[in-house]
Amino acid sequence: MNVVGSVRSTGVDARREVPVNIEQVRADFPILAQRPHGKKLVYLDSAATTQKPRQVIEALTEYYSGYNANIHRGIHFLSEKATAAYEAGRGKAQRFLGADAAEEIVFVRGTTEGINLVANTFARTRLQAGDEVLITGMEHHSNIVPWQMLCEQTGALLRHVPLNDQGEASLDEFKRLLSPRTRFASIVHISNALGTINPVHEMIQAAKSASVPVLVDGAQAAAHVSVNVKELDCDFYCLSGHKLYGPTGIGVLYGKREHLEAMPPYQGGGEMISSVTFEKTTYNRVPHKFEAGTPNIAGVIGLGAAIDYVSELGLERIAAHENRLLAYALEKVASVPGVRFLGAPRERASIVSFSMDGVHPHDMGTILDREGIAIRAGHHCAQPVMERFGIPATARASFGVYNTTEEVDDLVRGLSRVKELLG
Ligand code: 7TS
Repeated sequence: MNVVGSVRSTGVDARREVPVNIEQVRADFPILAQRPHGKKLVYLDSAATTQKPRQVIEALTEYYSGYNANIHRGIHFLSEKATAAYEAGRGKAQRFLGADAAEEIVFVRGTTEGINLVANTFARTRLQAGDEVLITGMEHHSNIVPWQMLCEQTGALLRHVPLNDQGEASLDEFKRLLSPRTRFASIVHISNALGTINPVHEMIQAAKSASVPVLVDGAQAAAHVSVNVKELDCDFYCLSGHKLYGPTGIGVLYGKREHLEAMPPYQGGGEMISSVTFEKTTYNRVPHKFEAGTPNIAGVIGLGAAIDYVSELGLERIAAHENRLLAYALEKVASVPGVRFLGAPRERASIVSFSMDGVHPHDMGTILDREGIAIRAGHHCAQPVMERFGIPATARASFGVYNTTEEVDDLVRGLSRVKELLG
């Protein structure tokens, strides 16, 4: 089994990287000192949400205690300071994603809202009965359901690229399914259920040559691989702050400027207008046209601090660290009798999904929890993936920059205990 997929896909040779200073990194995350059930916390659920470094927590506290105010409207000192910090967050997101302009960054609640926004504005205006939307067989529900809803309303068809036994959606299958009726493609960068890294660059190129616009769901990618939306040439890219060491309730939708300008607004309200009369409303410039109402100001400031944190560590170094953990985990977890992995993608990020013969994943999760080990058990909001592999659920361990090989050993010891008790 190839276990070091994302080293290749990030173009980084782990051996040439100076390793992250793990002690220092761990000291940045106050929550890691928790002792659930009297045991040291082993947090292996970063794909659900990452823990937050004190730099992010302090940025939130500083905002609320030092310059809390609404933005873009007040002329007073606090409001000006809050507005500057909010817009600075937009600049950070722009540079993080390699976008041309800050106007191409729309703040949303998270990946889910970003996808819904694009489905209900950009895609809705392009779809007619018989048209097709193309996704892959490994999407999170948030990149399935909005398209299904839209297809129901427009008479369009939702098609998906089937997965092979490794848990990959092949480029050839993707090309085969791009038809003259395909009007939009929405593909996940890294699967949350399998860890598969999709060849998004090649998929986007294939879609471009068929004049099909593409959205990339980067929820799992943003904290693990460096993303450059210009190099990718995607039309839209979505991420969630809380999976990038930032706060919940904030995310980014990148959109090409010409699209954002042409798109109708998503929600109506304050801030998104230029002028309002009872007869007619004219809309604000992008990106404000898409940010109706008081936004998540603290969230943007916290996300900015998270981006600074990740950028200072360096995504390449983070990826190299996680790839070492992944390789170690795949080897060690495989040694537990009765464990089976879900998929074996050649390009893989730091997610390991597995089952154990005769043991329900929830029971596995409960026993591990008593040992202080936090994993995820369930369908991971990717039920079609479970269906593809003929199982209802898996256990999932996912890694962040703060995890260690000792924690993988803890997991393996915990799994051996599960096997003893239930297997
Ligand atoms: N897309 C992918 C690939 C995801 O993994 C998730 C969340 C989402 C979209 C939705 O992100 P949200 O921030 O808008 O909720 N994935 C998970 C998970 O794997 N466990 O909990 C949430």
